[in-house]
Amino acid sequence: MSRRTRVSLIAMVAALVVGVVVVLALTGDEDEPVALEPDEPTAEPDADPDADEEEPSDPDPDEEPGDVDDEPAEDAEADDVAPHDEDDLVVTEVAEGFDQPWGLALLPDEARMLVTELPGRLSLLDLDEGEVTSIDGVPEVDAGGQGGLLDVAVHPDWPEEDWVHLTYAAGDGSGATSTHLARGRLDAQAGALTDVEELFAAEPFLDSTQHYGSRVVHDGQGHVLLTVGDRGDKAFDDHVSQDASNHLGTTIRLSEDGEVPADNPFVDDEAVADEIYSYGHRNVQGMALHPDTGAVWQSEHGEEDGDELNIVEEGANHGWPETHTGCEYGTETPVGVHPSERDDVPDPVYYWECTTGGFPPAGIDFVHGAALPGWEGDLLVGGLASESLARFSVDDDEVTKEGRLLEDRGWRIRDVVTDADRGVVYLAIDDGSAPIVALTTEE
Ligand SMILES: [Ca+2]
Ligand SMILES: [Ca+2]
Repeated sequence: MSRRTRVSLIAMVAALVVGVVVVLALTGDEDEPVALEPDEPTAEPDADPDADEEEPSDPDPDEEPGDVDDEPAEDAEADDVAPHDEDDLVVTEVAEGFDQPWGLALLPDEARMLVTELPGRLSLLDLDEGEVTSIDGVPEVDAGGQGGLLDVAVHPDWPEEDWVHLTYAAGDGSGATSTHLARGRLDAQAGALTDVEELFAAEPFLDSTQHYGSRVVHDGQGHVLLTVGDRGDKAFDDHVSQDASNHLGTTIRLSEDGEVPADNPFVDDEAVADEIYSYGHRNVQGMALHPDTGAVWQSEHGEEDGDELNIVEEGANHGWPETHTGCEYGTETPVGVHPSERDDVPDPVYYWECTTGGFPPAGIDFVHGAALPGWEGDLLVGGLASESLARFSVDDDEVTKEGRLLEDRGWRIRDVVTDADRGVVYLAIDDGSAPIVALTTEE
């Protein structure tokens, strides 16, 4: 082969490669794990190929052999007394054009909602008019990978108490980042947060853009709970989530102003950080208090499958990664032992075990108040790669999977919030130009 022929061949191969990359880029759906997709949180070249948000849809979503709570068919039919089904749902887009909306928080008794977007914008959405007003004064965030502006919580006594809490990823200047909590006073008229103060930064900061958590909720008793992920730690034999002297892989409990409550479970335990409420978590992106019992419910991303719904127990080790129902990525090798084998680890109320395809879950909320009559008390769980909304009926601390809603719309669902007064369930769709969606049962 002459030198010129070799050069021509090399040029042809290079052109082909470029062509394929261009075609992939042009056809690459944000929801597919296409490499080099700049908007995809885990597509960073240095990121561990963590698939928990990237898995392709469950090829057979209604047939999950690992569903531990599947009832016998006759029981399921007996339970199916809801006066309506998905066909009766009215699905509308309240507003559109959001860039990876992550957290939703209603202003009580008002037709308004705060919306976070991962790149760092906070906005106020008029739910009747669909008008969107950007809010100034948001803390600087480190937007990259799964990090950015994350969740938002409005004080339950709004508008008498005008504090808004935000969680977000931010750096320390060296490239390392961590999950943060801040609060500011919302001046809706001026479109600004004032008196903004950082309340908490999870230690340690790490050179990772994965697994920040991070939901924040008020407990109605003057405290906030927030979740901090494990930052993608793969050292399963010596894991940050099992070392409770740090904040990674935990639920954190603080007073509204960021102080450590004197009745936190580990304030008298020198080996455990005082801010911790529970530990042994992997990456919790859904948290809601049960509207009747006040119990803290969470959704948690597993490794390969192993996704969970949990009722969080104060002071508990929830097991990750010593207990898990998922596997190491790309294998059928379990991570840890089954939670039922450890008496000191609370069992998940539901899980998608290894080989089931999983259901990487994000925001959750209960149906209550005037929303979706017939499904009152049910738990709705936003699905990412599954692109659906899972519905569970709830009986005390047990759940029954009732099915998946909104399939075939291609919506990765990042957050779910019930407007009990106005009778609506709102969803944040995870996409680069995404809508906020309203679910009702009436036009
Ligand atoms: Ca302590
Ligand atoms: Ca157990």
